[in-house]
Amino acid sequence: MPDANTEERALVMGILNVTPDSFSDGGQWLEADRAISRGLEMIAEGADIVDVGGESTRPGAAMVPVEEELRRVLPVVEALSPHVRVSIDTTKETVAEAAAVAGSTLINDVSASLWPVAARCGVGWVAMHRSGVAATMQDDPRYVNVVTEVRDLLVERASQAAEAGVEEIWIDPGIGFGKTVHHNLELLAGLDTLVATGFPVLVGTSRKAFLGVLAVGPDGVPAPVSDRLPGSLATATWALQQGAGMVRVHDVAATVQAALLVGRPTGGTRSAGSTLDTEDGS
Ligand code: HH2
Repeated sequence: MPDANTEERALVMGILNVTPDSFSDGGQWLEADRAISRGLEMIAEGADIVDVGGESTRPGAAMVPVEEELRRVLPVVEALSPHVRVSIDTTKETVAEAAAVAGSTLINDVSASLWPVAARCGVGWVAMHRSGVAATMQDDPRYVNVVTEVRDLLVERASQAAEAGVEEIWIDPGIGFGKTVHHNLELLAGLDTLVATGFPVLVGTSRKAFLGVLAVGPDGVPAPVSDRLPGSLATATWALQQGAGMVRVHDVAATVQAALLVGRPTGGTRSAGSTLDTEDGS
């Protein structure tokens, strides 16, 4: 299991949606060539992992047949995996398994149910919390205590995965998956509760709708997807500060900078002559 605390900075997972309908980058990387170029660009920007997905998880998104999902993701996984660690964002066993054969070493599982596949393939596994199914999950989500309920479910699944022999297990609160704006904020405020479980924590807030609602303009209109970088960075920085080991983001270069700031040792521990000692006033 990777120990993010030994890194100079936490890990940054770049999002690569090979879909026509993802909420933020849908249609941008649908052709394999364009997706691969974007993946290589994210590597150059400092992505530690590229997360390839072939089916949108947004509320109301259309179900993608398994053959179509495989057609979208496999060429991209194959092309990128010699250059970077690749995770596969899927809820389908067949896709997770085929992606592992193609070179993916992490299953990013928003259904938190694919640990048997991870165990069988000898790859890592992300257990994300989702309340309900994609079509209806945002209708009327309710919790008595969202932080402890999310933690308890994730720890239960992660423990089952560990018993099954999965060696690398991440837990993720699933921001926006069956959660109101208030629930998302409570989960971010209570991240230390997830960190305290001892499982490394992944957080994905990038460009999500709640950031738009919180950044409502003077005209009362929520900030559109294209204006959510400030909120994405602020929440990623907060998550890393609270001890998250990885953030899942669209804007890799900017987030790597933020992660370096959070992860940089304080107290000027670097040797003389390092860039930390160079003050040019700019
Ligand atoms: N969020 C999305 C998809 N997969 N996986 C994890 N582990 N954590 C998340 O928060 C998460 C996720 C939704 O974002 P995106 O992939 O940009 O959109 P879409 O599902 O519409 O493709």
